[in-house]
This record gives sequence, C-alpha cells and structure tokens, in this order.
Amino acid sequence: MLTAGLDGDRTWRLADYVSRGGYKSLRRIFADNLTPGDVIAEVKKSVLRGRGGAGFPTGLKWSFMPRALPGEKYLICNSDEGEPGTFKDRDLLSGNPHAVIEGMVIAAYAMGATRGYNYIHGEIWSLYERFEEALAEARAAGFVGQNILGSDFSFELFAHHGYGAYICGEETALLESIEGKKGQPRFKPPFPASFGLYGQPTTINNTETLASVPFILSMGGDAFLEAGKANNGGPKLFSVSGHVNRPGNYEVPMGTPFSTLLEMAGGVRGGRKLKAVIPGGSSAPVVPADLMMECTMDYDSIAKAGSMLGSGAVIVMDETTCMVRALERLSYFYYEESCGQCTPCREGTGWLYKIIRRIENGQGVPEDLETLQRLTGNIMGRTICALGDAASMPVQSFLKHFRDEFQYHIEHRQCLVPVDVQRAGS
Ligand code: L3W
Ligand code: SF4
Repeated sequence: MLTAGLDGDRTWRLADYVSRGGYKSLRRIFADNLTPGDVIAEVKKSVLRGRGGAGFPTGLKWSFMPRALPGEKYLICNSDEGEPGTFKDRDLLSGNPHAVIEGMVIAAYAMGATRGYNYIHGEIWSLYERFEEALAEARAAGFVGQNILGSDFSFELFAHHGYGAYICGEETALLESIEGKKGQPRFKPPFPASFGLYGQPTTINNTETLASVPFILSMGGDAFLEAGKANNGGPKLFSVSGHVNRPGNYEVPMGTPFSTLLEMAGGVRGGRKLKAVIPGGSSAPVVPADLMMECTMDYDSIAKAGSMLGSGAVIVMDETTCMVRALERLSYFYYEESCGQCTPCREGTGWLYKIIRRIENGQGVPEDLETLQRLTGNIMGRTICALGDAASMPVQSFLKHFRDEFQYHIEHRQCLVPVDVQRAGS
C-alpha cells in the first residue's frame, strides 16, 4: 500500500503520485460531499493505530479535537524519527511525500484544523528540501492552501525542521520546539488536543499514520482493517536492522508471523542462530529468540511477549552478540538524549550508563545488578515524559532474560560470548 509503485526514480513528484491514484481520496471528499464526521467514522472503522510508538487509535484521537472552538487549530505531522532502529518515515518522506501531504489535508478537513506543520528530523536535510518541493507542487495544484479544490475548506501547511534532538520527537517537546523554545516535554495533561501549539487545540500524528489515511478512504475502513488483524488494522512498515542478510523497510500486514518477516529480510546473517530481538525500537523490552519466534507482528502479540510494537523497528541480534555491550550502547543513547529537566531521568540515565559501562569494562561489582534494578524502579513512572521509562525498560528486560551474561561479566571480568565470536559477527 504505502510502498506500492515506489520503485520508480521520480516517485516523489506530484505527477507520479497522481498516476498511482494520488489525491483521489481528497477529490472524493468534495465530489461525494463527505462530512468531517464521515471521514472520522471511516478512520475509526479501519482501527488504524498510531504508528509513532504508542499505537493510540487514530480515529479516537481525531475525535478529541474541539471542532466548534473558534481560533486556530493545528495538525502536526511528527516526522522527527529518532528512535534507534527506526527508519521508515525517512523512506516514506523521501519516496512518497505526497501521500503524507494528502493524508494531512484529509486529517485537517476531518478535524477542522486550520494550519499544519510537518516537523522533520534535522539530521537528514534532504528530506526537508524534498518535502518543501512536494508542498510547492501541491499548493500550485490547489491541494493545499485557500479554498482547496474550489471548496470552502482552507488549510495552510508548512515544513519545519528540527536539529536532531531525540526528545523533540516527544509530542510536547516538539510543540515547544516549533514555538522557538528549548525542546523539553510539558506535563500531560493537559493533552495537546486541548492545549497544544501556542495553547490552541492540536493533533499530532506520526508520518506513517497520516500517509495511511488516503488509502483508508480509497479502500474503505473495513477493508483496511481486514488487511491486518482484529484491533490492529492495515499493513505496517517494519524497519528491520541488525544481524539479517537484507536489512531494510518491509511493508507487511499486521499479524504477519515474525518468522515470515525475518525470512523476507533474508534470515539471520551467515546462517547463525537468532539470540534476541528488540521488536519496537530501542525503547521496547528485548525478547529472547524462542519467544519472538512465536510472535506475530502486531501490537497485541508483541505486548503478550512482554514488549511493545512501538514504531515497528525490529532490531535482530544473533548468537555473536554480547548483551552487556548491546545494553551499554543503548543506555548511552538515553543518557545522551535526556533533556535534563527531571532529576530521576537526568541523574538516573547517567547512573545506568556508568554502571553498565563498568560491568562491560570488567570493573563491575556483585551489587551492580541489584543497584540497576533499584535504579530503574526509581526512574519509571516518576518522570515528565516517557524517556525515563524508555531508558529503564531495556535494562530491566536485558537483566530478566540475559542475567547470566551480566553475572559472568562481573565474576570473570570478560564476556560470556568469546571476543573472537563477537568479532566474527560484527
Ligand atoms: C487526549 C487523552 N489525548 C493519550 C494522546 C497523546 C498522544 C497519544 C499517545 O509516547 C510512545 C512512548 C515511546 N486525551 C489522551 C490523549 N492521548 N491520552 O495519545 O499517548 P501516550 O502517552 O500513550 O504516548 P506518547 O507520549 O505519544 C509514544 C514509544 O512511543 N516509542 C517511541 C518512538 C519514537 C519514535 C521516533 O523516534 N519518532 O517513533 C517507541 O516505542 O517510548 O511509549 O498523542 O497526546 N486522555
Ligand atoms: Fe526530559 Fe527525561 Fe524528564 Fe523526559 S523524562 S522530561 S527527557 S528529563
């Protein structure tokens, strides 16, 4: 669906998108006099769940927008993709930006939004430039701006780029950043639906979520749901990385067995044994191989395995992986990206990283595992945003499933996985 026809060399151009059926859904809204309520009903039927990480039902989120309230109402596309392992929105924006634009205009119509911003991750400048080009084409063709397609509906849309801070992908930090302030999360509630950008009602959806909307209208909500699995509508993009033969983005129906996705990605590199998988970006708990092989790729199955589907970033680790080293790398990321606003996260992520680093360096002490456990308990649920939990969950799950490797490191001051085996796999 989202990736169909993207093998050409000008797929980001308006003409190419239109030749693939693009902007038909937007045209249909005005041709068939669909009301905003009709559009929201279709999206609710589709059971499209937010593709950014939380899996919140999109139709329900749209219905929170207080349409009747006078003044500006904002729609924001969160393209600040920064979760380690995630690279799907990058490819969508690069190959199919008009699907994102069409989705945003339809969403704005459904919610009565007057202005929109696409907040694009600042580390790949070319995505911002490409989106600006696509936007200019859409404006010139009458799909964006005043009196869209001759109707009385107007919606102004702008591109906005960040500067690469992971935390600006958190929806309220993103709002602060657009407002020109330091990108630090706000307390929730109030949710952006009631107090968002410049204090006005605001809806924030992920890039893939919005790009799916034109397809929901063209195929119908029921068909979109059926393309996936009950409570998990539609196909979804999975970014598969790590120890596989063909890393990349794969679009598969929700509910596809993990084993099928792994096979599509060419299987484990060098025919080695699978050790573990992080199924939803680095914030999601790690799942050992046997449990993962029983999972299907949807929110409910992955939750049953004790993890999260998150943004669909599937990090594959084979038997050559040292789990202490892998966790050291992850914990450094959260330490580095903490915005520093609340004490448990600012101090705790540093402590987590330093303790894991000393275990990896052969200087761990027997109490370290207990200290790590206690620390994560003191961070989780005590911070302003989800980064504190995101930093803690990998630590808890690595210790739960691979405790023996951490103990071995402390006792023997070296890896359980011999260094030459690790080198062979790197
Ligand atoms: C109005 C209510 N709105 C909830 C809205 C809320 C938000 C959405 C989901 O975290 C996760 C996080 C990362 N009235 C509402 C309401 N809403 N109740 O619904 O809210 P929430 O709090 O469940 O999640 P969140 O704060 O949006 C997102 C995880 O995603 N993650 C991160 C991925 C990062 C990327 C990236 O780099 N781009 O995708 C990956 O797993 O840990 O758990 O809109 O306003 N009563
Ligand atoms: Fe900042 Fe961390 Fe607090 Fe989030 S949890 S607001 S990233 S200090």
